[in-house]
Amino acid sequence: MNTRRLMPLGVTMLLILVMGAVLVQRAVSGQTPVTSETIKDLPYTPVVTLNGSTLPWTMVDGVKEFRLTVEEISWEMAPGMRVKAWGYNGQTPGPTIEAVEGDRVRIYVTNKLPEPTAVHWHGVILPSGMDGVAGLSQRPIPPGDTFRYEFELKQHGTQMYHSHGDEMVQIGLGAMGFFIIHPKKPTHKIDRDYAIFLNEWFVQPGTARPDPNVMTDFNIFTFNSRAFPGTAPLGARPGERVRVRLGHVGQDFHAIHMHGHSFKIVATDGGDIPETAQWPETTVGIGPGQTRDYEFIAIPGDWALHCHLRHHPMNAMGHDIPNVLGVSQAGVEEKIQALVPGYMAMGETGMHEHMQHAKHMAGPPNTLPMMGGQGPFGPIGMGGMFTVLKVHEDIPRFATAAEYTEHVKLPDDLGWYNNPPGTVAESINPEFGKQQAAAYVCPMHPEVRQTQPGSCPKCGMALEREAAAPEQPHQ
Ligand SMILES: [Cu+2]
Repeated sequence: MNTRRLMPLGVTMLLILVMGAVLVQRAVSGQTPVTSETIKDLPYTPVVTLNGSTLPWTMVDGVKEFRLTVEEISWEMAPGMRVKAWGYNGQTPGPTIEAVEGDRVRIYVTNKLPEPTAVHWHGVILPSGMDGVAGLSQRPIPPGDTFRYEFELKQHGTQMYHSHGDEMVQIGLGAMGFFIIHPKKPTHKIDRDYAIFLNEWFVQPGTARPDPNVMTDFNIFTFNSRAFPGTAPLGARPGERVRVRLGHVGQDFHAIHMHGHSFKIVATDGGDIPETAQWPETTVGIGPGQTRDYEFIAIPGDWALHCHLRHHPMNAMGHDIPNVLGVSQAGVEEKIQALVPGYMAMGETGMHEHMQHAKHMAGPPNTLPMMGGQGPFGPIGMGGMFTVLKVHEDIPRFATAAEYTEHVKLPDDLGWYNNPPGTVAESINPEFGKQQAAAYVCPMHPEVRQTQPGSCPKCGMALEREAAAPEQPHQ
């Protein structure tokens, strides 16, 4: 009796199922393509490549497809300095490839360089013929051609990609990037995930073409091919778990030190380090061809993150500088100025004065001052491999890595830490700062000081009122 009434219902349900299946099929067959942009819920915390980007992908028949073009690019290392680099998709490091363990990936590489190339997937377990060593594992990619690489990701971890054809020139000019494979089954949640690629360059002051022939005497040291004060800060909120991934295919050793925290190195490019084998550190040593991942729980503050090799957080370092520390240069400067107008004797008491002159003593065009960057308490006096970890209560939670890099580009972004009362080191003599505040000094000759405005008897420059220590309410 109920059969007839049920029949139409069954037919309706069947129709709904069929229609649903058709819609799903349409979605799969490409009418609604699945891409990194259309996927709303990624099964991982996206990695932020500071001052960089993530490579978009498109799902084609169950394979994640990526496209890379290697070419000459104009790359800003910091405001005021651009170099002619060789990068991928307009960037050095190239955009970060992100995928998940178990994915099958297909990567099209187009060569727009004037010479052959190949791309090596550094640390990725794959068939020998996909390993990307020109001449050994494949034919080199000639200029103008596109090669296809395809393999299944059998592991997770921070891997890299880089040119493996004329490496000295191509990597030397920036042809490198991250290849990050997230675990299929994460063991714990990471709140913020940052990637920093290290590199060294030699750029003759006044030029824009990095010299790939230089073997050891580098003068620019970079995080994601940016030198401080051009490096984006890392943001986090107190208590968040932060992962920092370092990658390096350069020429030198680095010792990346982070202030204010004890962290654990949780993985290398060879895989995860078992928890029982991890030990606490404040500095991670990293050599060419290595990656290191470290994790920590964020502690409030503004914390320096830099290479601890002393010349690496500096810019435009020269190796021919005479050591004048402790040497009186009285009388020398005027004599040299007769031959070299504008010559400044410096370094007698250290390099702090040099840093204060950075603004009005510009070097050759397209050359960064050795040290720069303005902090909340004055000049920071660093360059190169230096950035800031900012752990503040109000650091925004960005929805995507692209949104982060769009809003956070330079050291000033995300603001400065609001120190609780009584937690900032300061002078024990409040009168000292006031005495100094009354002084007018020559920006070129710090020994010329007077209590009234005027001009310098040595160089004629207008004397500047010496910056007083910022007036802070007593706490
Ligand atoms: Cu270093």
